[in-house]
Amino acid sequence: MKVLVLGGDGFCGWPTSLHLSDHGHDVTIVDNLSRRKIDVELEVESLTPIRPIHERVRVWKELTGNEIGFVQLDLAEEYDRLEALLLETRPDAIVHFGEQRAAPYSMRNATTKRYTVDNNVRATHNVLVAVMATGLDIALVHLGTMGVYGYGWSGSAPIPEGYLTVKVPTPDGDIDREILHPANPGSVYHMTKTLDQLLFAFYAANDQLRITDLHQGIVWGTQTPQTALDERLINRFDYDGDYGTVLNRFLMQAAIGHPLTVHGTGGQTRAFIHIRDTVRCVEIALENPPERGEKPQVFNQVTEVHRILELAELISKLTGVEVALLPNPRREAVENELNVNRDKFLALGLNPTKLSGGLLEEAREIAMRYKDRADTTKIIARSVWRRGMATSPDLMKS
Ligand code: NAD
Ligand code: USQ
Repeated sequence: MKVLVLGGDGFCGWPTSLHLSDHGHDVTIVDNLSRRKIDVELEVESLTPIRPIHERVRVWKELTGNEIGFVQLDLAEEYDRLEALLLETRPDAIVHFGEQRAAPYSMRNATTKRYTVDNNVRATHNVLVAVMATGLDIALVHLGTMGVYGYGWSGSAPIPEGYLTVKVPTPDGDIDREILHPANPGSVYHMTKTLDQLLFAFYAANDQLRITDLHQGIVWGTQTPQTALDERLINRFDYDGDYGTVLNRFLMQAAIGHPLTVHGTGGQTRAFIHIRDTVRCVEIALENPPERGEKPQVFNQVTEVHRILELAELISKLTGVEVALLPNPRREAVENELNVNRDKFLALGLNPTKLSGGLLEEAREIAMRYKDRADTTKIIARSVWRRGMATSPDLMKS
């Protein structure tokens, strides 16, 4: 299959590109390298020493003989080039990872809020218009998020895969209707993903585009068998207060002896998936696209659910590093239940990687190996959801 991977230089996109290439697909990465530029802006680097994209694809070719194309293109700004690229490459499918994905960064200030909305909504809309305008039958797989459902809205009721059947009262009695699960975003970033959903619903109905939206949980781990082949293929590992996600942050903090930064009580319950399963799920989704005329297909891309405090206590027990309960810089429920329906990927053959499966140790080893690259002043989360919210003091001297 010929596949364009939009955002293919990023944390999920790079290992997915290698996985698909390794499995015989013809992959071209499209990326504007904005994520690398944000690292420069935030004066922070991936814990792992990621190489420039041209070196990454060159090394992959040297090691495997497989060619991965790279096109530097801004999906939000360069519509004409995007449409021309689709006409030139005529892909069978597009995987769309190309958005600003950090909730804290999206809440940092007016500039980052506007950037996140402008970048994400325009990028997704441009992709849809380009597929429609070329008339090519390209299946689109988009990386959405569990956060579109919000946390706690429906108590402990299972979160369905995208759609909810509701009863609509009419003078002639109730009628059943299937609707997109109500959107309940907790950050400007998550809000852009809820807007993406409406764009998908419209273009699937109006232009019969074939769209799959993957509502992914928090990704943990860093390496896949392909990125582990050579240090020059290593995946990124974000640990800073804006881009680092919770479990990887705890693993990195444990590696340098930094107290584990639990926000609030740690009663927040979230969904998780290992990066190895991310890449498999994307491949499964590519192999199982919806038919033309179907509504967007939604898969919950989640393998397990954990309470943040329990994760911190687990890592603390493994490593002896203490847990710190910090003022929560976010506006979010102090605690919530989370029950996620995730039958579709299991039915399509996903064999989930669990926290208990030894990979916690692998991710910890990576964090240990590169711990000298850590800038401890970047660990505490400083982006607050509302002006005036408290942030935490540094817990460690650099
Ligand atoms: P990332 O920031 O590491 O990668 C995103 C990539 O997209 C970057 O390489 C960036 O340069 C590129 N990009 C952004 N805007 C672009 C534009 N306008 N034009 C071209 N390229 C652009 O993020 P990630 O962690 O790999 O996440 C990928 C996708 O998966 C995101 O859409 C995110 O919302 C979703 N997701 C991620 C997680 C997670 O835990 N990392 C969880 C759920 C969903
Ligand atoms: N948290 C801590 N301590 C930390 C970091 C985070 O307690 O040091 C807490 C947060 O307050 C939050 C939870 O852990 O309650 C998750 O935070 P996170 O930064 O790991 O994840 P989140 O902001 O939700 O975003 C990440 C990705 C995003 C993706 C989302 C999937 O950055 O791209 O969409 O996970 S989900 O959470 O399922 O919506």
